[in-house]
Amino acid sequence: MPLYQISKFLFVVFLGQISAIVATLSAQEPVAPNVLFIAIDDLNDWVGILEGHPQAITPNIDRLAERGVLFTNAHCQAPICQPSRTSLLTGTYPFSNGVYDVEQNMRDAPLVKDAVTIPQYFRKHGYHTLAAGKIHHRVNEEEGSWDEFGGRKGWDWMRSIVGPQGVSGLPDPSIFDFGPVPIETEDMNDMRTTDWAIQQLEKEFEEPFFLAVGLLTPHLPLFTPTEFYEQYPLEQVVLPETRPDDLEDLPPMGRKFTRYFDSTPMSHHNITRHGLWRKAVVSYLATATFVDHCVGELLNALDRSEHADDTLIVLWSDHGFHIGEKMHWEKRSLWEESTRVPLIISRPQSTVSASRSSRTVGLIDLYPTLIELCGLPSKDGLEGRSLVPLLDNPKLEWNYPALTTQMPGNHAVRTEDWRYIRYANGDEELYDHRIDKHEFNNLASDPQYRAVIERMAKHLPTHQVPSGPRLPRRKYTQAFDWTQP
Ligand SMILES: [Ca+2]
Ligand SMILES: [Ca+2]
Repeated sequence: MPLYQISKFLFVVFLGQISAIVATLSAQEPVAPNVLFIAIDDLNDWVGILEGHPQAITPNIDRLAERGVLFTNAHCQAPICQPSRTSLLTGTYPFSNGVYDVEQNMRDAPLVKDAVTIPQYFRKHGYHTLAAGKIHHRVNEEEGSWDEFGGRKGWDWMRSIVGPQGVSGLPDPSIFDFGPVPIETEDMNDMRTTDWAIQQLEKEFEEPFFLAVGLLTPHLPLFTPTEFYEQYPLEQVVLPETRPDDLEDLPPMGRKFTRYFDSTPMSHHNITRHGLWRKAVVSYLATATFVDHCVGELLNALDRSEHADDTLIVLWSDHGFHIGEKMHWEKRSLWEESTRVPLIISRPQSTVSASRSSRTVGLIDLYPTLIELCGLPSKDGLEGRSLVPLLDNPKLEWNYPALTTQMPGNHAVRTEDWRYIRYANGDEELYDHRIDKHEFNNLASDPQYRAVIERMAKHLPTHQVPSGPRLPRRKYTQAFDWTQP
C-alpha cells in the first residue's frame, strides 16, 4: 500500500474511533448529582460564620460554608414556618399562593392545592426522594413527596420528661420554655432524624437521590442536653445589642408588631422581669450548637460514603428569630432578626470554593437553583431566580431585592444597603444597613430619603391573593389584627 493510502487508512480508523467515543459519551445520561437538603427550623444568624452573635459555636456549619458558597444576605419570604416553607417548596410568594400564616394547611389554599413542590418535581424527574423530620410544616403534608419517609417525632415527649414546671424558671412555661434537659444527645429528636439520614447515606441507590433532613432545633422549646448548655457560661454570655428607646421612632404598626406576645409569658417585659433574658440567650446559643452537631454528623457520614463526590449540599433555615431585639421575641416581624437566614450551597465539584456572596437572595430562589444544578427541565411559574450565576461568581452584579411578607399587606424589601418596610395601613420604616445593621434608626420620616423610599417601593408586590382557608387558632398563637395599629 502506498504511503498516502496507509495515511488515509489510518486517518479513517482514527475518525472511526473518535466517532465511537463521541457516540458512547452522548449515549450516557448527564450525571445528575444527589442532593442533601438540610432544613433547620428557626435558626437565625447566630451562626459562627454569619457573625450574628459573637459567641456562637457552630464549627460544622462553618466548615460546610468553607466548601461552598455562603449567602450572607439571604432572607425568608415569610417570617414563620408554614408560609416560609410553602413559599420555598412551591417557588412562589405568599402574596401569590395565599399561604400567609401558620394556621393554614398548605394544600387547602386553592393556588397550592395542585402545586408541584421541589421534592415532587425531583421525584417526577427520576430522583429517589427521601426525608425525615420537618420539611413541610405539617407532618401530613409530607405525603406524596417522598419515596421513603423516616418519620417525625414532636416535642411533646420532651415536655413530658421536663414536666409542667418547665426548666426556664418562667412561672408559666407552657408557651415558652428553655434550658438544659435531662435527655441524652443521641435521644434528641434531631439525632433520631440524623441517624435515619445517615443510614440512607450508607446505602447504594440506582437513581440519584434527593435526601431531605428536617431538623427541628432551635424551634421552641429551647431544650438542649446539658453538654451543649454548659458551653456558654451564663455570666459571660453577651446579650443582643438593644437600645431602650429603639421603639420610639417606629410607626404605630411597627410598635404593634412588637406586641404580639404581650399578653403571654413570652413578652420581653415578662422575661426581663424574671431575670431570664440571659438564660434564654444561652439556651438559644446552645440549641444552635446542638443542631450544628447534627449537621456535623451528616457531613461526616456523607464524606465517608460512596456519595461524597457526587452530592450537592444545601443548608437553609426557614426564618430568623428575635431574642429581645426591638423588645420582641420569636419571629413574625419584618426586621432583620426575623428575615435573615443561613443559606449555604455546596456543589460536588465546585469551581468556586470557600466563597461568600453578600447579594440579596431569597429562599424562593432555591427551587430554580436546584433544578438548574441537577439538570432538570425548567419549570413555569417559579417566582424566584436561579442562584447558579452567583455560585459561579459570588460578586456578580445582582440587583434583585429580597421580599418578605408577614400576613397580607405587610412587606419588607431588602437590598444590600437598605431595608424598607411598608405595613398594610401605609406606615413605613427605612434602615440604612451600611451604617445601621441593628436597624436602630428609622429614616422613613426624613424627607431626604424620599427618593430611596420611592426606589425601594417599586419592588413591593403589585398583587395579593386572598388567604387560603384558616384553621382554628391553637393555644400558642394569639388573636391579633395585622392590618391596623
Ligand atoms: Ca420555623
Ligand atoms: Ca429605633
